[in-house]
Amino acid sequence: MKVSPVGMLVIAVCVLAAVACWVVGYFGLPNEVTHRNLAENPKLAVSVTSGKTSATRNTSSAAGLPASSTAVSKPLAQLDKAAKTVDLNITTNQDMAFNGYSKGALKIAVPTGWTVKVTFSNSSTIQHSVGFTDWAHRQGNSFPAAFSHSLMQGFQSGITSSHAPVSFQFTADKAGKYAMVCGIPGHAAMGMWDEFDVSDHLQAPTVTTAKGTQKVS
Ligand SMILES: [Cu+2]
Repeated sequence: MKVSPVGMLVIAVCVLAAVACWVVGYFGLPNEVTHRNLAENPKLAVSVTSGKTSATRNTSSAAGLPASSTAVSKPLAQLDKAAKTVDLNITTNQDMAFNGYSKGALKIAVPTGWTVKVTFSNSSTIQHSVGFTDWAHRQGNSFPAAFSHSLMQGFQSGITSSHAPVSFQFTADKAGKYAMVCGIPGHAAMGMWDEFDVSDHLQAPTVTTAKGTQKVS
């Protein structure tokens, strides 16, 4: 079959147009094969932003103190991501509880290797203390330190409101399930213990209560 020069030109133009359409469709527009620009999809960005906002709001309410507790301006937990350090502001009063939580109602979890800085204060005349021990010892009478220096100074004698807040720090260098307990005889057995977890799978510390789990920020 013989094709005239005009026919050849028409065929060539059609082929070029088809190739151009395919190139634009494949490389120029978002699709499942190339995944181009999908992450920059405006709708996606909006949903990420709104999620962040609500997470921040929830964190401040969950990381704060319950309304019934003594008013304290500092949040329960604060973060220094660069230094991999979390500040825990642990408070007690006349109740057998930390920050209003007892018997494991509060769970603090930190990534393995993070430094935990604890500031402990007591607003009552009843002696209390705080330390981090093995999970199995949470309701006992002897509390081995779970980490080096994880029991506050005066762990067995405690402090009252007449004593200045006590600060100490330790490195949560071994993953596992631990307990935050009061070292005054009988207090842990009466429920003055909460959960402290160290995890290889966490990116940031979390605080869990009945309200849910919140990342510390
Ligand atoms: Cu106590």
